[in-house]
Amino acid sequence: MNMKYIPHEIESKWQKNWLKAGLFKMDPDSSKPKFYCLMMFPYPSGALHVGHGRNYIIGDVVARYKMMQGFNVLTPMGWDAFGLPAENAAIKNKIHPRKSTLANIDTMKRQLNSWGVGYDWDREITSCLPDYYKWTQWLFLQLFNKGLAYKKKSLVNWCPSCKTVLANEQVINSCCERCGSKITQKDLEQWFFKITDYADRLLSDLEKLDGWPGRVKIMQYNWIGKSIGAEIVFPVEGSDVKITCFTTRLDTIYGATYAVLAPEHPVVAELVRGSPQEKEIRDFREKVLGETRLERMAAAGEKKGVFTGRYVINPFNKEKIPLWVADYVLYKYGTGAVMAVPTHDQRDFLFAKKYNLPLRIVIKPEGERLNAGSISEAYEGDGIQVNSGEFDGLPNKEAMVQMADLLEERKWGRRSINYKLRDWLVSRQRYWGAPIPIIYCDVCGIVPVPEKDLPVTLPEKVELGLTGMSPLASNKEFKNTLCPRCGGRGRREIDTMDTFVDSSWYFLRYLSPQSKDNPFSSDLVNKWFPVDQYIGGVEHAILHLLYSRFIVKVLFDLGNIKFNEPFKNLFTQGMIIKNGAKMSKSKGNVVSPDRLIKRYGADTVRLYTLFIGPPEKDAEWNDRGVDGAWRFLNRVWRLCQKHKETIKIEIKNIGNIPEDPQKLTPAARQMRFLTHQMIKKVTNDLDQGFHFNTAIASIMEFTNELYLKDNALKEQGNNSVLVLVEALLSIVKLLAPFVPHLSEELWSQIGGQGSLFTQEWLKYNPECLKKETKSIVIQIKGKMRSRIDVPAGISDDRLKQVVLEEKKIRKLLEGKSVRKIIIVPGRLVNIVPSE
Ligand code: ANZ
Ligand code: ZN
Repeated sequence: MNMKYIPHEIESKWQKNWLKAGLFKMDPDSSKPKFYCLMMFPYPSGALHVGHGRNYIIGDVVARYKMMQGFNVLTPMGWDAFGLPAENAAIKNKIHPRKSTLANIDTMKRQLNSWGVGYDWDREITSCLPDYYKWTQWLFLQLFNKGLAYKKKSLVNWCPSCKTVLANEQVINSCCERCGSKITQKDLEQWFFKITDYADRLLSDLEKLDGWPGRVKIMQYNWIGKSIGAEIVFPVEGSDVKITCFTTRLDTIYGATYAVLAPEHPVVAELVRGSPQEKEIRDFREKVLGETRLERMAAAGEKKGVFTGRYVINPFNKEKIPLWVADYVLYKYGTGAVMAVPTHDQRDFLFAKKYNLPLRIVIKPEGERLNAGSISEAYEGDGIQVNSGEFDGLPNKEAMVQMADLLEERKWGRRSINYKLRDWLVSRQRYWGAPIPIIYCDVCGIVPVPEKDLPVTLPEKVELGLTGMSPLASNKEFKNTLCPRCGGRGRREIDTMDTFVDSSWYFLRYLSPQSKDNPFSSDLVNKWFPVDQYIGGVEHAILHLLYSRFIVKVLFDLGNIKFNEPFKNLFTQGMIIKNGAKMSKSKGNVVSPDRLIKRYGADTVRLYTLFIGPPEKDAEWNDRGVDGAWRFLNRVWRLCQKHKETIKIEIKNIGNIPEDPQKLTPAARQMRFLTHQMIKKVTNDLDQGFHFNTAIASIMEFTNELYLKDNALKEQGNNSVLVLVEALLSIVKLLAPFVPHLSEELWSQIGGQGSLFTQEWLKYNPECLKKETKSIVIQIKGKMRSRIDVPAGISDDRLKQVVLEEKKIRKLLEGKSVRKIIIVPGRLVNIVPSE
C-alpha cells in the first residue's frame, strides 16, 4: 500500500524509539574506536531559532555519520546556565533566575528533540546546579593553591549599566559585549587567573592544531600578541628616577626625540610635584582615565599630551630629550612608557607634528632619499642606519642585534618580550554565578574553603538589584561564617565567578557527569580526549577557546590529565541571516523552528538548513527554500513507496549484482555507475570537510535521474531490478545523517533489520566507476551522421550535451532548433530537429 509522507507521524515515533533503544548512548565497554563529537553547550536564553539549529544539526549529522562508520560515538549536551541575562530578567520580571533558567532549559530541550538531534542525555550537565559548580569551585582552588589565582587592586573595565566588571575579552570596541554600554575604568580589588604565565605555550601549541580553522588561530595569535623587543632605561635629569621604555624598534634609538609616560604611570606625580605643570597634568590624567583603550590607541585619532617639564637622557647618544605624558601611551602595556621616534612611528609622528617636536631620520630605505623636513608620514619599513653613530651604514635588522648586545653589555637595559594578553579577570559582582570559595579572616587573611566543605552553595534568598555591590552581600547568613583555619569570625567572598570559568572545563565532566568524588575521571578523559570534533560559533574564537586551552594546560601541569590540548578538530559554522541581519529579538527577524517543523516536519527543516550553503559561511534564510527541500523529500518518499515491495523482496539479493559491468544492460550499467559515483561523492564530502550542501546536491541530482529511469530498469527485469534496488537503498542510506526520521522510516518499511544507524555506511565499488568508453552512433532524423566515444556511465543529460556539441552535428544543425532527442542507451542518439 502506498502511503503519504506525513512527517509528524513518523518523526515523533522515531524520536521515541531512538531514545528507548539508547541509540545515542556511548557504550563504555565497546571495542570500537572512539569518536567524541562535542557541540558548544548553549546558554539557556529562552527559545532557539533556526540559526542556533544549524550548530546542533551539523553536530547531529557528524555524530550519526560516525556511528554508521563504526565509531563508538560520544555526543553529550548540557547547559551553560549561569550568567547575566537570567539575573537581569529576574530584576525586571521578579522571577528567580534558577526558575527561569530551568524553564528555558526545558523549552530548548524540547526544541532540540523536535529537530531530531540526538544526545546521550544521561550525561546532561547544568552549570548552575551545585553538583556541577562544586567542581568549578574545586577548579578555582586548584589554581589558587598553585598561585595561579590571585587578588589584586587594579583598574578594571566597568560596565555602568550591567554594574559589573568585564574581562578585556568582553569589551568590544570600548563597549560592553552584552548590553553595548560604553565602558569606564574603575579601581577595584578583583580576582585574576594568571593566564599570562601560559602565553608562550598557548602560542606554540596553537601552531600544532592542524584541525582548527586558520582564521581562529590567527585571532588567538593576535590576541596573545607576542612582541619581541627591548627595555631601555632612561635616567631622568636631576632626579634618581629612571624610566624604562619598551620598544620593538631598538634600531630607531638614535631617532628618539622625546619620551612619553602614560598619564596614570605612578612616577608622574613624583616628577611634577610642586612644579608649574602639576595641576595641568593632574587634570589631564583625570580626563584620559575616562577614555577607553581603543580611543587612546586609535592610529588616526588626535593625540593629546602635556610636557612634564622634565628631561631624560638617551643612554646611546647621551642626548637630553623632553619627557611628556600623552593619552596614546597605555599604562597597562609594556612598561607604560615609550621612547618616541616620530620619523618611524606614525603615532609619534602625528604627536610630534601637533606639538612641534623635532624629527630625525635614522633608517633610510635603500636607494631612496628621505628628508625629515618633508616627510608626510613616518617610514615604518626596513633600511640602512643613518644618524646612528657607530651603527651608520648597517642594515637596520643587523643594527638591532648589535644594539641589543651593547644595551645588555653596558647595562642600559635588556632584551624583553611583551604580550598583549592580560591576566583573566574572573570575579563578578553579580548573583547568578558560582560563588568564589574564599573566606576572609582578620587573623589569617585570605583562606581558601577546604575541599571537603564544597560546594559553597549559592543562597536562594538575596536582594537582586543593580547597586554595583555583589547581591550576595545582602544575605548575612551567607556572608558571615567561620574561618576554616582559626575558627574565628570570617566573611565569605561575595563575588561570583565569570561564567567562562564554568565553560572552561565542562567537556571533561561529560565522561563522568554524576561523579560525586571528583570533577572528572582521569582514566576516562585520558581515553576520550582530545575531542575529535568540536562544533560551535566563531564568536567563541578567542574567549572560550583560549580559556579552555589554558585550563587544560593547568590540569595537565597538576597531573590530573595526560593531554594538554582539549580540541583536536574545530569547526566554526556561519550565521544564519534573515533580511540581511543576524537574527535577534530586538530586530524582530527571528525565525522559529517550531512553526516550520509543524508545517513541514523536522527533516525538511534539517535538509534546508544543511543545503542552504557551505556551513562555514553565513547564509540568508528563505522560507521558499524550505519548500524546495519538502518537495525533494516527497519525491524520495514516492519513489520508495512505488518500489517498496520490490525492494523488500530483492534487498537480500543485491550482493548478486555481477561485478563485470558487461553483464548488465547499458541502462543498468549507467545507473550503477551513477550510484557508486554518488556514494563516493557524499562520502568524500563528509570526510574531507563539512560539505553537506554539495553532498545533498549530488543525492538530489541522482534522485532526479532515477526518477526518469526506474520504470525502464524495472521492466528489464533480472539484474536491472537489483540495480534499481541498490540505487534506492543508496539514497535512503546516504540521506540518513541528514534526514534521519525519513530514512529510518523507509528503512523499516522496506524490511531493514534494526536501526539504520547501526548499519554500516556504504562503500563505493571502484569497479563500477571504471571509465570505459562506449562508441555512440549519432543520427539526425534516423540517418547516421557521426560517431563519438563517451564514458560508459554518462548520464542522459550529459550525453545530449556532448552530442549537440560534436563538430559535425553542430554544423548540420546550424539554424535549426532541436525538437526531440531519442537515446538508445549505450548505442545511439537520434536527433529530431523541428522542421
Ligand atoms: C619606539 C618605536 C619606534 C616604536 C618605531 C615603534 C616604531 P607592539 O608591536 O604592539 O608591541 N609602545 C610600547 N609600549 C606602549 C604603550 N604602553 N602604549 C602605547 N605604545 C606603546 O608595539 C610596540 C611599540 O609600541 C613600541 O615600540 C612602542 O613604540 C610602542 F619606529 O618604540 B616603539
Ligand atoms: Zn582565621
